[in-house]
Amino acid sequence: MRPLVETLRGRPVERTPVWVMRQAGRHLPEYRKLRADVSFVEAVDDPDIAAEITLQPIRRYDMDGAVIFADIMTPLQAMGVEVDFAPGPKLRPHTLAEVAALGPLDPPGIESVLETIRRVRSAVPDSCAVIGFSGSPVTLLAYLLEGGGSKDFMRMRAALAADPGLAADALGVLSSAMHDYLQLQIRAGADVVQLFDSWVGVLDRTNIRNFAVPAARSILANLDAPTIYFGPHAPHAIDLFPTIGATAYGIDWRTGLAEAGRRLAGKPLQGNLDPATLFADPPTIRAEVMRVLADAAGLPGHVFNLGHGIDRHTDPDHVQVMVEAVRS
Ligand code: 1CP
Repeated sequence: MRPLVETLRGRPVERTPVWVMRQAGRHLPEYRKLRADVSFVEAVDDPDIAAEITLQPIRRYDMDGAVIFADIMTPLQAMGVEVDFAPGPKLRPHTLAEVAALGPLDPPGIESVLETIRRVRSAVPDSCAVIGFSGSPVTLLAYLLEGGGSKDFMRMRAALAADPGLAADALGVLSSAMHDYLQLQIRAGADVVQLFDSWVGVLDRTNIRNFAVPAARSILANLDAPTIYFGPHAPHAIDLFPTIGATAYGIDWRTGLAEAGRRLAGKPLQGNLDPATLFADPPTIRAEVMRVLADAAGLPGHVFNLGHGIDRHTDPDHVQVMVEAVRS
């Protein structure tokens, strides 16, 4: 019995399952030590190292989910895109036409991720769910056109406006590759997959309806495992998300879970403690955990998580306080 999977399926569980977005990574001293002599790409490409990093937060916190150590940009390398990390993704800015002409996912290019999943599945306790993931087409397109991070992803927004037909083609290429990628992760042992639509919120409601929702829907259709759609910073479009057809929805810290629940009628939700709360003292952390749990009380299912990735400067002892508060 995996509480995370049971909750997503809307079945009753004894206690709320908990994991943290970005739990495998820079907030952990054991991660920083391991990464001292290997690059991010080398770590992802080596299933021994990637599995070890994935397992670090499971050993430390006994999380209910183990999110595989890789990046949303990792599978693009198997489509012929060169990506470096410094530490965020750095690549040559692509044109919309170049993205629309990208080849399908070349399976050998993602074999190391699949092998990491197999190793993690056999190493974690039976109750722990293995969480695979991909980036959403809109979010991947944002990085591809910009060549890296940005606060507003102006090029992606400009491209959708300038050539909606070609933009739809480019998103279609990414959707079909990410659908295949998620299905391969599920076959390798992922119990759950999450779609990170981290930058959907930079789009207006019409573009979310016309581009982001159909792209996400086509990725998640016909996958053989429960799915979580995480589209943060998009309170102007939460009510459009049910048509994506995910099993559950991740909610960022800005929208209360009860409120989100009303707008996503009948779906289990994941979230949504503000990552900044983990910088407070333990009594405050416990009180805020209780507030999130109370807010989630009427939902058909609740997976406890942060409302966004954990900040790298977070004290691991404070994460422990949070996990214990969820379980107490
Ligand atoms: O727990 C884990 O760390 C799981 C593995 C994981 C995941 C799920 C990593 C490792 N990255 C991601 C997802 C990811 N990557 C997202 C979606 C989540 C979110 O919204 O935060 C995004 C937007 C990225 C892109 C990315 N990769 C960034 C943000 C850049 C920006 O400015 O927009 C960064 C910094 C990376 C590199 C990266 N990925 C992962 C780690 C641990 C790191 C840091 C690299 C290092 O440690 O040197």
